Amino acid sequence: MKIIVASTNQGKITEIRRLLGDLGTQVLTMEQAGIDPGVDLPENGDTFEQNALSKTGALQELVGEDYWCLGDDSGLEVDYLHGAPGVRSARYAGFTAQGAERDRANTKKLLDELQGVAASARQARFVCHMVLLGPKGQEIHSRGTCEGRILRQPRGTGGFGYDPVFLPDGFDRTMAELSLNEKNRISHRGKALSGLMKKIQEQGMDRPT
Ligand code: ITT
Repeated sequence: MKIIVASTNQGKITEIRRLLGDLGTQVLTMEQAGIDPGVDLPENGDTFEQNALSKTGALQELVGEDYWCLGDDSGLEVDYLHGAPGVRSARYAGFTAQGAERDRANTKKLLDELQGVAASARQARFVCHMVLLGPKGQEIHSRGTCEGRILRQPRGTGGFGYDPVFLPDGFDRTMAELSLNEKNRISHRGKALSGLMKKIQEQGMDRPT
């Protein structure tokens, strides 16, 4: 059995592929499943949960119900900004196209919003709501968070998105300075995915392997 990932974010796909590949599951991108990666998977909801479900459900409609489809909606919540950028994390600075330019613009906007804010008031967390839809109508949800704070300057070249300015609690390296395996061990996405696998085992469902 294969899982198709409802995402065009290469950073997310790399992380999910490493996590699931270790379990022997084959991870397919939308392109590998014959879906035009330019297709618009809807994410107009007000919550991470609504968006994760709408993206993943839209993909399953496109590929057919025989397939397992996995999707997440994720983002950064900054306490000082009352939870922003939140569900708008990807398009915070107004860019819609994926990529490094969008990530840099979003990060710059975040640092501008936090200019002059003391280190002690820069708490934030990454949130990931993940949904797995199965061929027999299975619908499994899992959520992971990762606490940390926002630095004043970007550091590191790994990961994607806001990783260079996010210092996870208990670490002196930013998320972008961690290896892929280190990030996956502590990240919102890594936690959501391991929670999902635990639920599958506990519920004795057919496994996507
Ligand atoms: P897909 O919808 O195609 O999966 P996306 O990047 O638009 O890709 P989201 O709508 O879930 O995905 O937005 C997530 C945004 O939140 C992402 O673009 C980053 O800006 C930020 N983000 C989420 N997880 C992150 C992580 O692990 N590290 C850094 N930033 C992250």
